Amino acid sequence: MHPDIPQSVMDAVQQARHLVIFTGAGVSAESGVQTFRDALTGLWAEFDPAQLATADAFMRDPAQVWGWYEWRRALLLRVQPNVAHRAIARLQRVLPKVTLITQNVDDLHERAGSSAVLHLHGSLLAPRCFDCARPHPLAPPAGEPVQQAVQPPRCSSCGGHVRPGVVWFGEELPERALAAAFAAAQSCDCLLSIGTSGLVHPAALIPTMASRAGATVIHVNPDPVPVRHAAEYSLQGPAGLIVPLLAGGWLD
Ligand code: BJW
Ligand code: ZN
Repeated sequence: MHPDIPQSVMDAVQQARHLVIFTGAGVSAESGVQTFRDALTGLWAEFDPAQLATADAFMRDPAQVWGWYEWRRALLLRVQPNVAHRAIARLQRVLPKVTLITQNVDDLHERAGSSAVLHLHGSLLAPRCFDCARPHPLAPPAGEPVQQAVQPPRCSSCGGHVRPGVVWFGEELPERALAAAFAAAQSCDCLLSIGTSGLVHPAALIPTMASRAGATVIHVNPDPVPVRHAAEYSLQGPAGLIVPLLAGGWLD
């Protein structure tokens, strides 16, 4: 079944002079990566973010937090980019200017061929020292993904605990990526927001910023997204179905 995509939406994407693509966990859902807030299947339906996704939780129990992220890092090796990631990479190749902003901590955009991805919430693949922030490269996880407590490695520079390179609740987003994302949202003519609940700030401001600056804003989500502006649209359906259509058919 092909969803009904208004011609004005197709034109806004395919004729954009500067397209911003803003993605959330939903773009990776069809690859088999769990979202956070989907009622039955999201990570937060199973795990308590206060015990895992805060600096306080890491200070209280580094092994529990590190082990949980190591499990998720190992799961990443088992999944592949999907047709939505590939269609996004295609849009980056064919349009004059595309800024790709993601809240995701996976590397599926990069693996699909996207370059210059602005990661607002960091990456599962970029651990660093909790105390001195020095990067701590890690070999790919060996063996089966298991959910268990694992002592984090120690920093080779200061001996502090190594932590996941993600942005936890209460932490500042990477300054340069956030500034570039806000600037792109304020200067684009079209913004495509794909697979995000739009609940987590400050990232959630990005589609509204683009709308206020006069851009066409298009949401892609299986759930309806409330629209508040004249040039704002909600395309209801999975990213793997809708994004390839917006990108002009199947993959090259
Ligand atoms: C599909 C699909 C398919 C499914 N196709 N779609 C009150 C008001 C405003 C703000 C706050 C507040 N109280 C606290 C705050 C601040 C807080 C916040 O926003 N909290 C809210 C939850 C209330 N924000 C912060 O703390 C941020 N930092 C900050 O504010 O710092 C201030 C500061 C200033 C100065 C000094 C110090 C600090 C940091 C936020 C960090 C977020 N981190 C996480 C975890 C990353 C690590 C990890 O992976 O464990 O980032 S939380 C989690 O949510 C993750 C995601 O990137 C983020 C967004 O989630 P996303 O991507 O939208 O996923 P879901 O699951 O929510 O939605 C998936 C969507 O996909 C759904 O809509 C589905 O329908 C859809 N979908 N299948 C398309 N096939
Ligand atoms: Zn250190």
